[in-house]
Amino acid sequence: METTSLWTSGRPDGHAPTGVMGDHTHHKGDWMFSYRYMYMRMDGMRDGNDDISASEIYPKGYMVSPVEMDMKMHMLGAMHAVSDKVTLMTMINYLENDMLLQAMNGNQFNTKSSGFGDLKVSAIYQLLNKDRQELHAIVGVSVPTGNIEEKDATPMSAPSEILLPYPMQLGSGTVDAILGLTYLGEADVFSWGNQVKADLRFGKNTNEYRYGNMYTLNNWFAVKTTPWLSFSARVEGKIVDDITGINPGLNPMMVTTADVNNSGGQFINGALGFNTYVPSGTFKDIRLGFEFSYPLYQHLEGVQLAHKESLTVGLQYAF
Ligand SMILES: [Cu+2]
Repeated sequence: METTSLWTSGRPDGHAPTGVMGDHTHHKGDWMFSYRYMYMRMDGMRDGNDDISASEIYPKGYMVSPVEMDMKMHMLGAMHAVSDKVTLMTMINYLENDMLLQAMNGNQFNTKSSGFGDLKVSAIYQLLNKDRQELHAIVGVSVPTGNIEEKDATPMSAPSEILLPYPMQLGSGTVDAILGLTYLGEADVFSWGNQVKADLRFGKNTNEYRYGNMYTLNNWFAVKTTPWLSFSARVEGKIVDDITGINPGLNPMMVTTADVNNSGGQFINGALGFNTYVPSGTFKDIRLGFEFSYPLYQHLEGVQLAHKESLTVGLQYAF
């Protein structure tokens, strides 16, 4: 029974929880367009594993402490299968960053940045599809289309604008490699997947630094409750290396985010979500996914804003 022994994407959990990228391939000639909206919140300062207050930041020699940060991402993606084995994928993000900061004298102010991020182009190569299991490799490149010269005015700089620190920039400024391996399995009611991925960066950007490599391990499990609905649980481990080099345009004593010693960390995030899928009719192959993620563990290098919840809503259409 060849057809039943293959892994299939034709079910709600045939795509991974919407926070996972590059989780599936398509059949030769198929296209898919997607829009994802992701909201991430960071709140309160943290030193390693411990929450600390802004008043503990200033004695470390910094003039300003972050208080809170909101990141909104609009992710536009396209996939096209050139063969049953090879699916090409491209993605561009539009980012909106908003950080609330507090100066030593207690005055609070916001800085903002927004615009397109880096362009990612990948090929997904299917290595195996049998016994309702699938394995594919991802090889991609991140093209530095995102601005790394974002500026805004602060009470200290007003009316002129100054260069914003590392976390407020929109791109990496370097050509980065993306490597990954995804394993998928399914049974009649359940499905599961694992994905290991590395974002590797080389050299330095035009501002004399590069962001750290990022390594992620995703593990998820889904229950198909009806032909159009599934629920998922996911655990993500993430290692973010620290920044190499120093942007000479930033004063590291001005604010903690301008100091490369406060970069990098290790995270374990837990996520719950659902996927819907239209199996037939006029709206066949439209998918809507939702996922809520929360850090279960976070160790931040130096002093950084603590990660809080993130929400992802994704809409996909294949034809
Ligand atoms: Cu797709």
